[in-house]
Amino acid sequence: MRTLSLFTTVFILSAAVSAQNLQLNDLDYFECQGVNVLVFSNNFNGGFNDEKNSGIEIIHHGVRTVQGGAIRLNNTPEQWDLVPKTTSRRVDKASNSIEVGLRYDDYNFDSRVVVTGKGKSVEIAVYLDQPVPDAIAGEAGLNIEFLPSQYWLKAFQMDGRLNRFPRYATSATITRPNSEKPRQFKGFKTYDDRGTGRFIDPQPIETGHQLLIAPDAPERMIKVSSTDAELQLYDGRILAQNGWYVLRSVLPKGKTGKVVTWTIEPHAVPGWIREPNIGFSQVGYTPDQPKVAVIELDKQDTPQQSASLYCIHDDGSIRAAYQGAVTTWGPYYKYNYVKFDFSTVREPGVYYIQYGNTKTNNFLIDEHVYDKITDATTDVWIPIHMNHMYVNEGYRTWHGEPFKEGYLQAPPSDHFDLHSQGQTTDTKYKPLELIPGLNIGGFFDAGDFDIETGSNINVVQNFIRTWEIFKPQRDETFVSQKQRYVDLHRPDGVADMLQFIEHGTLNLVAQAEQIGHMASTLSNSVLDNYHHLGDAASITDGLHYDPSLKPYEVSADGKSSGTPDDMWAFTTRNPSLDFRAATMFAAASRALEGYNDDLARRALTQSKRLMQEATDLMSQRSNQVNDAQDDSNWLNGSNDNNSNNRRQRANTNRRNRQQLGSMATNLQLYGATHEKKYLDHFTQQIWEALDRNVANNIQTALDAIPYMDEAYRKRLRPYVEQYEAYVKHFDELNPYGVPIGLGNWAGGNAVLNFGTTVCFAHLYYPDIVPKQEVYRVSNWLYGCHPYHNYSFVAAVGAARPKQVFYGNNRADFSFIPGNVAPGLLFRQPDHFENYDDWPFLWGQNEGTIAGNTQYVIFGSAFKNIVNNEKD
Ligand SMILES: [Ca+2]
Ligand SMILES: [Ca+2]
Ligand SMILES: [Ca+2]
Repeated sequence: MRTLSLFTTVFILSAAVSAQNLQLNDLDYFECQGVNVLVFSNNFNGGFNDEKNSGIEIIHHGVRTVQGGAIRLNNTPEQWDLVPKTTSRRVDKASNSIEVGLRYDDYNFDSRVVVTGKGKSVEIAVYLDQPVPDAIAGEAGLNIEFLPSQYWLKAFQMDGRLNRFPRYATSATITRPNSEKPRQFKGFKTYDDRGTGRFIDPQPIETGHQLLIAPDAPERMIKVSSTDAELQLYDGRILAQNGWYVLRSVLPKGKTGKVVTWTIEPHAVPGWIREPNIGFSQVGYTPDQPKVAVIELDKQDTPQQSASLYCIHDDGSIRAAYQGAVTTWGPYYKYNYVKFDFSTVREPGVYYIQYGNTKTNNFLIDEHVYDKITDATTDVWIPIHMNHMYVNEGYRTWHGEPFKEGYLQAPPSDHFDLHSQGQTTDTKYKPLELIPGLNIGGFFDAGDFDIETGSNINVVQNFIRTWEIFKPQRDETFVSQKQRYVDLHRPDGVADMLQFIEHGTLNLVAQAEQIGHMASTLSNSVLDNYHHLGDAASITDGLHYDPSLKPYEVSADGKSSGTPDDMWAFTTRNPSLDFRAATMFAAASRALEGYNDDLARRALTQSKRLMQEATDLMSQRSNQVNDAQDDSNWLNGSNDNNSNNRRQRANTNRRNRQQLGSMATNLQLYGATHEKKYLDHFTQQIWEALDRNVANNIQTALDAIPYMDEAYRKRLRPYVEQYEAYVKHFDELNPYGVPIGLGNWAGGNAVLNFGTTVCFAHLYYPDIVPKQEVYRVSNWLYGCHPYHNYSFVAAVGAARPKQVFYGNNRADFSFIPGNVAPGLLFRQPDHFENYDDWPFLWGQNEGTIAGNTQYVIFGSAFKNIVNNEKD
């Protein structure tokens, strides 16, 4: 016993010392209580270049306030400036250091960055084996970036000179010849130089050798010093509203070895313990539903034994309503989780939760709390995203009519938003020729303004599904296709959902008619208007592009200009996209019948034509692939009978699958046409699919129920039982009981899909999937989740919906009501994050048209269950 207690004492002592010093932990980052320093736990490898999520990062008292530590080629790097490739990463526990190799292929430039924990500081040192290449000498530097919203209005000192971080960027700039600017992503340019041939180069706010940041805010205070290099502090927001404050030292020319050394000391507040995050539904609770708060605790925190619910009475007085035990869930990534169940409180009223010294904002318990959860999305967010329309709300214009000049045929080209135009146009149009008739209908993709055809097909399908299942007659929006005018909150006698179906179909039918097949996307031709923030009608000049005019010159008749800003249609033919469109057109044609018969007829015509052509093309292409494979086998002299047999079997299976189409498509086709062959194809496929993976295929199986007999329902029962077990297993995986994504885009859509499926499983099999399961996703969306407890749905939620989103008004630190955030972005190795003071990380805060229309389905199904089934 004595030996053990001695051991314990020593252990505690060493823990106390290491709690103050930045020491590499088991997850390979530097840690002391209150401070985490990550060194390339997250690389610059996202789909969109610099996502402000990579390099050397500091999580300072729970908030990731510093990132982007790396060798960079600009004073204030933008999203599309080049980022380094990580060529190596070596963690050395013995020397308490991490070394990364960084490389710019474009300039054949390698460097090494070594970060070493030294007491309360880290040293960042840059080593070069070869001098900086001439082309970027004087441009390459060691950079690190500070989150503006956490530092603005706070004080700083450079070499003792007092200053304050600016709330808005107003620091000095110069311009330099474009030839001096390091190449940007794929050679695109983020800026329109207005014919000057010069780019803007921000000048430093301050320079020196000793920087003290935020002495007035201990949780944010950081010291940075360098004896061998000049520190330069910049405001990255000069060039781009999503820029950060940048600290930088230019690498010296012609030198090798250790060329720059910084010492960074993030202040650790002694004994700091993160405030508990009490997750609960900000929208509130119905009296009979389960009510469980999930409380996220610092791992150093000691859980309370109990928590309380207080009721705010009609006279303003506050009384304890309930006290209950706090139960342990356990650790999940970096925090510890406990739960507080107050389901027994059923009395309608205004309540708040008190846990230790932490008090939540108030919320309602009432029969009607969920009644309005989809209204902001359908009345505001969706109509604002109607393209090719003027959208008005009261005194405010959201945007004028965009893209009046229409869309040009994209020439063979690469692009910046994850798509491209192939070697040929696959159309009758010449590159840069106007394709008539495309500037009608359709919905903006997300925080950007392109029409992603695949998404828009999903969107129309989501609207049709909502329309056919829930029959919403809600009419709050005036839509005039003739005037190209939308007025919010002005009923016009037509159900809005029908008008949304019409609006989506108008663009997609125009694509099929004008192009002959579906475009992959209608998008920006130049990067400098892709990142547009402001009125969508001002993205282009509304005048046809005429290359015979000089840039910025307008023709005498005022109808064309020499500015190459027109949008492009990317038209590489994709038969499976055509097939999806054909399926959707069939359904749209039925939904629109009796409302817009002409459009219904056009949609049906295109459905039949595209269906036939896509089927032919797919089988042609599959035969070509098979023939090519056979040829290559022959050329390789392959005579392996087994592998040939296997290949033949696989080819036959593939042909069969293509003839049948996908299961979901067959079901949609049956729904749209009521032709029995599609239902037969569906039933041939569904059981094997369910045997393969219940969770992925149960939604499609449930969607078929309205068309099927009792035997089908019965045969499906054991799969629904399996699905219920799958739903429950999330209670073991994480404290919130929903699927939590760990990708580079937070998992909001997966959560919505999960929630929708649970709702439908409950609707058809209430004895297997009980009503209480449907609250898993509503709880998560409306505030019961990690990091903070704000509702992820803009403007929906009692006292505290999220305040900023990555909408097209993000530069105003605002939101578009009804938007659904992707939610909790996971940063390796153990950090979940959703900024609510910085909208610019799309992976956490951008709502998409497909995701938000999926929310309408979830919300409608959920409301129906809550309101129609009384316990
Ligand atoms: Ca887009
Ligand atoms: Ca209407
Ligand atoms: Ca134009």
